[in-house]
Amino acid sequence: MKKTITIYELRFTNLKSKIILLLTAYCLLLTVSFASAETREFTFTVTEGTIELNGTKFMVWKYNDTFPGPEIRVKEGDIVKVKLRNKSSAKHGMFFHGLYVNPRVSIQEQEIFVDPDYEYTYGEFIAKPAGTHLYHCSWNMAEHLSRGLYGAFIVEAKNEPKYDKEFVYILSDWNSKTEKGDDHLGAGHPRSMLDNDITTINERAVTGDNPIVMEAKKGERIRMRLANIGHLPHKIRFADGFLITHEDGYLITEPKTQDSITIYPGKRHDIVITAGNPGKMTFYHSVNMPKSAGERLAELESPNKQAGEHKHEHPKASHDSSHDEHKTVHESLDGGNGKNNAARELPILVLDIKGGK
Ligand SMILES: [Cu+2]
Repeated sequence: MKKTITIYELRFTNLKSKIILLLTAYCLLLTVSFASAETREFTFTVTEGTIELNGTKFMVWKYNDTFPGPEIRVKEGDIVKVKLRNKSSAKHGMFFHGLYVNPRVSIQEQEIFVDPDYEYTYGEFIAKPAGTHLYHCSWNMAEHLSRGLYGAFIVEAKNEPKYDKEFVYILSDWNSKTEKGDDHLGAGHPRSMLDNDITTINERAVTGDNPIVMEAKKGERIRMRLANIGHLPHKIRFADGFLITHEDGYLITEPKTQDSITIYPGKRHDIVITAGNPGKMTFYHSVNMPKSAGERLAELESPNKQAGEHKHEHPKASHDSSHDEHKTVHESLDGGNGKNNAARELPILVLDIKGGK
């Protein structure tokens, strides 16, 4: 009579079968754990080019012939591998701003720079944390950021909330005088950066009459990922208010609604709006410079605060600084932080809401 061997017997009576079964189970487990982690490979080729912003031609470097560089978008946990090919006449590097990179290579490797006509593949790393991040050139950074070598690096969370629409905006600032040779300092010099006179949002210069139009339907929830790769603090104001959900990729535990936000250099903020009644709603932009040391000193020395100490010294100067301080404080109450702001608020984005969802 033919003997029937049960699974039970296979597993527990035959050592060879037991080992095979264990190995199979282990392989299955491995497959399940890595099934969702994809390896994502990106190649960026740097070339030289020009772009025109507000009538000024800027010499720039571009990743894959686009400005800003192409968006990297991966899922949390993916394995990311980036190759940098340098087809320009200057040296360049690659930095992943906001991401954890492999601690074995980490900063040292991000300090590997690629000479003209060479290429280098950076050590792979796991995409985390989730959030809105950036990548940019790491060689002679102030100048190379001022010449367009940056892009968005989005890591989508495993449990990413769903929105009807999403927009990614990178703000930056440029100095037209430097580019025209009207100052001797050169792009990326600290003094010329403070004097930057052109704001860009993605590839577009903000002129006040060319806001980016975001089309939406009433009731839609819209996520905007805002990043500042420039050198100046950029302020965005939207009278209807927005919910700030993330800062530098991290979830804000108690999100609150605000009608303006200042995004400092290198920072990222995710905001969410819900499209209300049909119509066009404008977002305004201004550069929100902090008070200068001189302005702060004038406040400290104002006769209202320290009259006793200063009444014998330069009464006329005290009077003048008192006047200036009053002006600054008055403007601050209007929503700015100094005299640079109020006059420079320009439309930057328009939300164009049509009928029902
Ligand atoms: Cu570079």
